[in-house]
Amino acid sequence: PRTIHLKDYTPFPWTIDGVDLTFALAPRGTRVTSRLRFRPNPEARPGPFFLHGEDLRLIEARIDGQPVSPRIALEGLTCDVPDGPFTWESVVEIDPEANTRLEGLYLSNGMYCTQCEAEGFRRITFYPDRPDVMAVFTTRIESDLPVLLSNGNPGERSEGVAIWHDPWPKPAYLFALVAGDLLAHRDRFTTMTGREVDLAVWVRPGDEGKCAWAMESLKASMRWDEETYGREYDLDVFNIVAVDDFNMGAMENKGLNIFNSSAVLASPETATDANYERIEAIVAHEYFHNWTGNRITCRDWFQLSLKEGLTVFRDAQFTGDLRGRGVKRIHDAAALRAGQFREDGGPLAHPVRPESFVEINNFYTMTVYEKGAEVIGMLKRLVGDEGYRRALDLYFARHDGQAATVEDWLQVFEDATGRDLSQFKLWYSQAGTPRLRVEERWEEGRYTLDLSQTVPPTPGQPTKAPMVIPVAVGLLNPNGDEVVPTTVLELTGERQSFAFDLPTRPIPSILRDFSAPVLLDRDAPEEEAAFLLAHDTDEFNRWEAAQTLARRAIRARLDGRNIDPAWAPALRAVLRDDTLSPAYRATILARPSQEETAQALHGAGLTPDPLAIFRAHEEVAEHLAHALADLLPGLHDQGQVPGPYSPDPDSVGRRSLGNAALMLLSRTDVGARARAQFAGAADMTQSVAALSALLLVDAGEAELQAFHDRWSGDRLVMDKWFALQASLARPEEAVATAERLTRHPAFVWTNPNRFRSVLGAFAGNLAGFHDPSGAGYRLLADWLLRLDGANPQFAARMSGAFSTWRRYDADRQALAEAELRRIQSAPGLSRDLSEMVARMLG
Ligand code: BAL
Ligand code: ZN
Repeated sequence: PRTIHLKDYTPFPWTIDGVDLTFALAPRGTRVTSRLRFRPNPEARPGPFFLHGEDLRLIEARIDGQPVSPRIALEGLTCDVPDGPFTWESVVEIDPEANTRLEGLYLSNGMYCTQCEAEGFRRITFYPDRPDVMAVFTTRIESDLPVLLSNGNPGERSEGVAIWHDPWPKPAYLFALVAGDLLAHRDRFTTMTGREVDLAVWVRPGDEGKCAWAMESLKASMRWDEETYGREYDLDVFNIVAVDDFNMGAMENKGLNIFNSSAVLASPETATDANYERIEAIVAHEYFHNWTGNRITCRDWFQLSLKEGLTVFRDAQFTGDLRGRGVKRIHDAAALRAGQFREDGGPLAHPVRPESFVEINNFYTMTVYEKGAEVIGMLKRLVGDEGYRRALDLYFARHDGQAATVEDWLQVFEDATGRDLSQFKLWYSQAGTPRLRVEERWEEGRYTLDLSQTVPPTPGQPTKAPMVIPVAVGLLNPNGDEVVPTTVLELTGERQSFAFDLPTRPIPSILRDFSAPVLLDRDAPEEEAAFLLAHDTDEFNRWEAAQTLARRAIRARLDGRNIDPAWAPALRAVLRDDTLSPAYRATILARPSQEETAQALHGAGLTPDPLAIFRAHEEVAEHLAHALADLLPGLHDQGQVPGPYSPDPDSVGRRSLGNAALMLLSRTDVGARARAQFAGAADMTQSVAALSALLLVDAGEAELQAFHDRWSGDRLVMDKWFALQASLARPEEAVATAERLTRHPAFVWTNPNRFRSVLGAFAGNLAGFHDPSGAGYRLLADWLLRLDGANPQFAARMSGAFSTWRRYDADRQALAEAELRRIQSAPGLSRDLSEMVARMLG
């Protein structure tokens, strides 16, 4: 397969003055007629007329009304065309029912829907399917189905026909069409300039009672973007549609967002607090794309982070504003470490702006999304809040209606703030997690921090230049008073020193608010973490101190040593501090993931043993459960929020603290509280937490059955039932559990949510997946091969579970490598999965 390089970018030789599409919908033979008005692009060199197209049956083609015979190639067609402007018309037939890839136009439970990002539009009609070709679309849908939707504003509607017109030029990846027997949950929004927008969330009959939260989230997002970024919505309607079969979380199609039903539908009985928060964040994310992604899009797919990093950053700000910045930062940093650091430290490492790809779908990654958002957070910290706002205003003013690049993005910051960002730009081109080494010196009256950095080699990048690393630091005196408030030290060289004149030697709080996505390397005095846990004013670093103590406890058990008896008392003081929010105290009770422990051992040059890691984490939990036994029931009681369910931040925070306590309590009360909570649970948060607490201690068979029987008719709830078992199965039973679940009649493997709920959850069960027999690897490989035949994009996504294979012992490596090679040699393997496997074997 062909590798595509950033350096080869050239503009498309034509622009498009208008696109008219007609869809005559039929499950096995949908006819798509397209009429495209081309004119030579004055900013491009002339070139051949090539239109992308895959799995299309061309019925006829005309230029300026005259039939033509294009040459059909593997990925599209070419044709001789006139020198000046001309109109291209084509009629193609496609088969939505046979489309199991869930790219292009497909059917999900009798409903037509589309997914065009990144390159799905070429499966709908012949088109220059690249994001820098932007055009105004008019779409006519012919079908007897009652609801017919597309982008933009609604036009004429008559029996069996709907017309939609989108006045905003857009790339084809933002095209969308939906047709089905759907119901709307409606509302309205008045924009900052007084325009009325009709809002609707469209769902299948039966789900109409689960739309209210998505609608509330949409209105909150629209208001927030006006207040925070001055961005107003720009169409008369905004539609959201929920679809059961969807590869991603959701898609920001102009005016017609299509969502995985798991990212829309919520009721107190069926959705957890985490589901509510995720829905709020994804609705916001897709809505925010209207400006960062749609009005200003990407010139090419290498620039993906231009829209994704920025939009993740914006949705994180939104969640922080609504639900508390400290806790949001903690959750994001933990997820980054578990997922993105793992990616950055292995064979799949790539820069935030990759320089080549075989299949772009393989680059919708945590690096492009989450590290991309971190890069923007650093930029904001470096230029300040006001500089950031000026730069963003300039970005929207200068690039509205354009397909932009990372260079354009950095230029607005340079122009708005006068800052030279040439070195900062390395964050977009150098892969790998930088390691920040911190040493300290004290000479009478002068405290010095010596900072140094190394950026590890990554595939294709053996050596790296030093990056700009903003290191937020605060200093405390031995009484716990802050003597130097948070200051940002800018590390730009390989090593640099920063001195502070102080009367007494301070205790440093380094990398506050997780000011850069780096690994902190420091030989801190033993007592420092407990001191910071007691005194730090920075919410993130106070949590980090608790993590440091937990890591030490885990490490002690791995090394066969006793856990420091001072650990639990140090936590106890914070857990009892009622001035701290319950949500925050819940994070203090959390321990690093087993994945993080494996990563840390590997980073220290050791070979992680997944089973030993599992046991050490268990022992640490047991230790806490006993050491905090008197405190935990009270914390659990605080989680019982009276009154009807509400996902407001206070209630969610209380339940998270209560349930964090419950996870430990079940280890000492043989599940008594968890059973009682399960029996009395009025909402899904309490129910799932109770069931998890039972499964953690290998109990809960009866509850699992009751849960199954009650919810067998609800897909999203059944996903939880599958996922809980696959992720919480004990190591020795995990493979058998996952295998058993794949034989369950409700295991519809073609549904991405269901596949993920079993095999994705299993792959996240560290000791289970890495079973020493290799049976876990074999199970996943078997299913990847099967899935690849139907849905290559999703198979490739799920294959990432294998990426850490070189971390482990020689036996496991041999077993994992054999499975990767088996996949690699399978006949007819997709471009998506073969690229991933080749990189992982790399
Ligand atoms: N653009 C793909 C889905 C998302 O990031 O919003
Ligand atoms: Zn996005």
